[in-house]
Amino acid sequence: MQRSIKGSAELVDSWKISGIARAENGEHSANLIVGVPYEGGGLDRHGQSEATWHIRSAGWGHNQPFIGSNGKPVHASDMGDVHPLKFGSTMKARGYKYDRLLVIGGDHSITQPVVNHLHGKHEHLQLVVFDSHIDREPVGTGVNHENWLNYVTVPSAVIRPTTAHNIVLEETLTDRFGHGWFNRPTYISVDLDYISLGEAPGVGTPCPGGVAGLAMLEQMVDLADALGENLIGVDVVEVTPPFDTYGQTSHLARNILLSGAIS
Ligand SMILES: [Mn+2]
Repeated sequence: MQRSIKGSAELVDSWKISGIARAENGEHSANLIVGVPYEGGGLDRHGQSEATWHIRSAGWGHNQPFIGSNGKPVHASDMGDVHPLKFGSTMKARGYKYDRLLVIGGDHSITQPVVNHLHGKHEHLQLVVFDSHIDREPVGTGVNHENWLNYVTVPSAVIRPTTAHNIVLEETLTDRFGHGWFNRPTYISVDLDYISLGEAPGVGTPCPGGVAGLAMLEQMVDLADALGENLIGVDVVEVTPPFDTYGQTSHLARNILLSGAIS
C-alpha cells in the first residue's frame, strides 16, 4: 500500500512508502520513522540528501506490513522528513511518543542533532557507531560528516570493520561503557561505508575492506536482543543513491534499519 503525505513547512510533502502509515501528532508508535535528507557538502560524492526517498521506496514492491528480523510484523509510522536544525523543535512540537526511533539520513552529520535531542530525554544515553571512519576530524567550521562526533554530548564507541567480530564488539563496548553497558539507553548509528563496497557501493566515502551485509544484520539483531527496550534509536546514514547499483545500498540500509525495529 502506498500513501502520499501532505506535510508542513518542515516536512517533505510527496513521498511514499510501502505499508507505513503517517504518524499523527501526539500518537504513540512502536517504531517512529523520520527522514533527515541533509548533506552539508565536503564529500567527493554527492547525493546523500536523496537517500530518504530511495531507502523508503526500497520496500515499495514488497506489498506487506514490514517484517522484522524475528519474522513478526513491524508496526511503524512515518513522520516524513525534517531538517536537522529543526529536528528537536519539530519532535517537541508534534509530541510524538515512540518506543524506538528509526532515522533515515542524510550524511553522517545528521546523527549529532538526533543524539543530542535524545540525550535531553535520556540522561544516561550512549552511542554505538558502525563506521569505516572515526569522524573526529578537527572542529572549526561547524558540524560536518567528518567531525560530528566531537559535537555529540554522550559517550560513544566507534566500531570499525576490523573489530567486526561479535566477541570483539562486546569487548569494545564493555571497555568503552563498562560492564552492564546493555542496561543503559543506547542509540546505534550505521554508516553504510562500514559494509563491503561490493554490497554497498552507494556511499559518500568508499572504504575497501568493509564487512558483509549479513554480518552487519546479525550484529544489529544481537545488539537489539542484548539491549531490549534500552535500544531507543537507530539510524542509517551516508547512502548516496547516484553511486548505487540497482538500489542495493538503499535496500540494505532499509533492512539494517528494520532489523533494529521492535516487532
Ligand atoms: Mn561516518
